[in-house]
This record gives sequence, structure tokens and C-alpha cells, in this order.
Amino acid sequence: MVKAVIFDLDGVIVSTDRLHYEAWKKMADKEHIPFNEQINHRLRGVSRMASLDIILEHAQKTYTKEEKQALATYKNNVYVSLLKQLNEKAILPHVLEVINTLKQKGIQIAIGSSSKNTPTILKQIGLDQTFDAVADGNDITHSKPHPEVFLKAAEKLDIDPLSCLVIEDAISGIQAAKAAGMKAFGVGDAKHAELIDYAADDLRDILHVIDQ
Ligand code: B16
Ligand code: MG
Repeated sequence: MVKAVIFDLDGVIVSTDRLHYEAWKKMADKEHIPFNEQINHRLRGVSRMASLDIILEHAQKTYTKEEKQALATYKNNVYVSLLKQLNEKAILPHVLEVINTLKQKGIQIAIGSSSKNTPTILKQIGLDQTFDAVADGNDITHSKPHPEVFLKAAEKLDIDPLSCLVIEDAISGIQAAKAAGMKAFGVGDAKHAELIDYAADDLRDILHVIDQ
């Protein structure tokens, strides 16, 4: 029986994809590194430093650890200033309805995100007091597909991972959920993940899974 639902943030609750893209693009242009939507797609659910490594695959020179740190900080500063334009209108379709129904059913809800900017994003969209637990990039040393962030969310909720269901939009997130021993519900890209338990276009379909 599902006792808790753990939501991925970016791509499930809100779409910050475009803002990540703009910020990475600014950094890449400054460094004369080719960067496009296709490369950006590979960064979904991937941590900041691992994302940078993917972008640097296309660089002409090798960067030192310190230079890489500086590039990641540059990108993050741009990204954080772009986050100021987010508000509750950025919440993806059906999210609020699903959250309210889960709460009515007594199901615990949590966030499991790779993003270190999770607290800022939740505040911007007005959901910083909504979840029973938040596990994010600040709590973990291994990013998805490692299960750490979802195990951390289950630990904070004090619920057995086997009773948790994860909603994810990235294949790395589905792999992380399955490695944590959880059920995985995929939307968007993640619908095509190999290990998926449930796939849907409409987030409200999660309510049928809960009632099973
Ligand atoms: P930050 P999620 C992920 O969020 C994003 O999908 C990914 O593109 C980003 O690189 C990562 O967070 C780290 O974000 O730079 O803000 O720490 O999908 O796990 O909610
Ligand atoms: Mg995501």
C-alpha cells in the first residue's frame, strides 16, 4: 500500500528547464562552448557539477577544478536571478489538485529533488509550507540515479521506502526510485524508462494508482 508520494521538483511540480537552459547558455557562450537544446535535455535531473561535465564534453580546452567551480557558480548566479520571475503560475497542470487529494486521503507528500535551489523555488511558487518533508541537493552527496535523495525523503517522513511512490520526469530519477526500492510513476521523458511501474501523460492518473 502506498503511504507516501515523493515528487521530483523540476519537471513535475514546476518547469525550470528554460531557466536552466538560459543560464547554462550564457555560461557556454562566454566560454565559446557549443550548447543547444539537445545537450540541455541530457541535464534533466542531473546535479549541477555533473551537468557542467556534460557541457564541457564539447569544450576545446580542459578546465581545472577551480575553473569548473567558478563556471558552476557563474551559471548558478544567473539561474538564481532568473528564478525571481517564478510565481505560482509556474506550477504545472493538475499539481495542486493532486496534492490536495493526496492530503485528503491521508497520504504523506514529500519533495525529492537534485536541486540545491529547491527551498528558493518552493518559496517562489508558494509551496514552501505544503510538503511533509523536503529532501534536496543540499542533503545528498550522490545525485540521481543514486537512490540517496529518495531514501532521505523516506527517512524524513519516517516511512518505509517500500511504501513510497515516486513521481519523476527524468529517466535517472526513475532509476533512483527503483534503486531505493520504491514504486515509480513516470511523466514526460521518464515514461520511456525501462524500470517504470506506471506511466502517464496526466498527473491525475496517480490517484488511480493510490486507490489500487
Ligand atoms: P541546481 P530535479 C534538477 O532538479 C534539474 O532537473 C537539473 O537540470 C539540475 O541540474 C539539478 O536539479 C541541479 O539543480 O543547480 O539548482 O542545484 O529534476 O531533480 O528536481
Ligand atoms: Mg526532474
